Amino acid sequence: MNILVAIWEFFATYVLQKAPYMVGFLTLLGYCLMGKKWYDTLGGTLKAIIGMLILNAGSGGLVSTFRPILAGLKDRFNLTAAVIDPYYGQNAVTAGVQEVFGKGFSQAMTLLLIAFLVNILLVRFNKLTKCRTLFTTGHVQVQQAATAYWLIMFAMPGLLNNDVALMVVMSVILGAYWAVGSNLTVKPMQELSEGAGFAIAHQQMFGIRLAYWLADVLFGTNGGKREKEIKKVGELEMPGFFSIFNENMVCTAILMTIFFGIIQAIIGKQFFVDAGSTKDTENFVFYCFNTSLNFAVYLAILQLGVRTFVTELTASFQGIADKLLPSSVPGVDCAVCFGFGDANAVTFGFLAGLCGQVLAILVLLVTKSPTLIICGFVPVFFDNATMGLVANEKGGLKACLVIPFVAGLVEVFGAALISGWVGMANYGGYLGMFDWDTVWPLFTVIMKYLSWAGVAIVVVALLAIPQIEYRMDPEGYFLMTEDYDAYLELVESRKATK
Ligand code: ASC
Repeated sequence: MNILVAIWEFFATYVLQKAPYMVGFLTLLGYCLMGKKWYDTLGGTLKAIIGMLILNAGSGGLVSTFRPILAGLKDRFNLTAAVIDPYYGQNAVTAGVQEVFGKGFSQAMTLLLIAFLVNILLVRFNKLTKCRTLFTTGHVQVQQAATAYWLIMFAMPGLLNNDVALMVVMSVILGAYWAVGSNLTVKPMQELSEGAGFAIAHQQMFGIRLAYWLADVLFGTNGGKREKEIKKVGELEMPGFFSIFNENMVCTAILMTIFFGIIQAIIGKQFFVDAGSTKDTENFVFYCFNTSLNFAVYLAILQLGVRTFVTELTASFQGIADKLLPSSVPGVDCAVCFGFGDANAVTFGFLAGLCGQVLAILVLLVTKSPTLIICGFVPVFFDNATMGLVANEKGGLKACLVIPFVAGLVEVFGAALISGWVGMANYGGYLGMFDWDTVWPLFTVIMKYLSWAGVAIVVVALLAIPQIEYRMDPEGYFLMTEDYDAYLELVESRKATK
């Protein structure tokens, strides 16, 4: 028995919570189920792990370089504000949960396991449930579990005295959110990647589907109902000087130097000297330029990571889909989609989202909102770049700018409302990613006012989503993940008979 507990603990700590090893584990399992030769299995597994580690080096580099700059605005102007960022959000839960609810969060692991099992079961029985995606991004699951813990205890204080019921409610809602949310991204991702065979398992899954839908309805062909030529970011013909913007690295470097250059200049040299990032003797303009160029460096690393692991994971996942979880695809980090579509859409989506967030923050300041928000790098970049990329694919440049801009506004206002209401803002941070500024606040309101009936409504509403999607296209729904070429043929044949 002890040995089983030890194995489980090892698995939970080093595999389930660490995306590279989770991806490695799934690749290993997939290739074993396919009966691949042992050395191919070993090679593929290593490549998948290393690819994910490279991706993490890229996204970690972005986060560690640019997060302090945005957060620096708060210190520079002595603002008492909540930073919207998954790591600040997690710290806020750790710092406040005992004080507010008189309860620590020691069962996080158990919760993660049960919620993951709910996700697996929903996919295993997908003839019934229509769920096709398995969450593999453990660090995100940990952050979400912490925030969900706070929101659910706030909404249902009756659960404070009943650990088992609390655990059941949380794991069912979280597990259903993981399965249903990532399932919503299957179609946008299959289209973006031309059938690479993955979905997104991150923090803006409803946002991705909304961006995809709005881009099509407002800026695209509205499902083929409207004749319209869509100019995507990658197809723009830039004249003269502007042609250098066609090159993603150059475009990112120039735009980031302007944006982060301005922000760093506003914060001022002393702040960075005090933080130990630069020296008094170093030229500040050079420092800002160099820091900004690193944005392009980390993005390039991240894309290399995607190229390294995606084919291994999706090829091996076929083994899992054939033997264990029919018609399923893996749900991966949102950064994975940055390896597909128009690379510049990532940069444009981010900058449009940043403009939206900054405008929303100014509105909070001017209206003297009781809760102030400071943009965190993770939501403003990873949410809006992802939504921009998806929107560009369906609706072109306009969609790539307008949708993330509006999303930026929603992220700040949504976070201000929910974090102020539930009291997390008092502890300095909130998760702040798109779904957690929209869908989760809605869940919280429903549960707060309707209690158990609210829990039932949330779960039933979540589970109804894949059913609705399935009913809109029963023929193509599973074909999309099983055989993308056949799915495309089906779509073409429908167009021909119209
Ligand atoms: C998050 C989070 C990160 C990033 C990363 C993006 O939500 O916690 O570290 O996004 O997953 O690649």
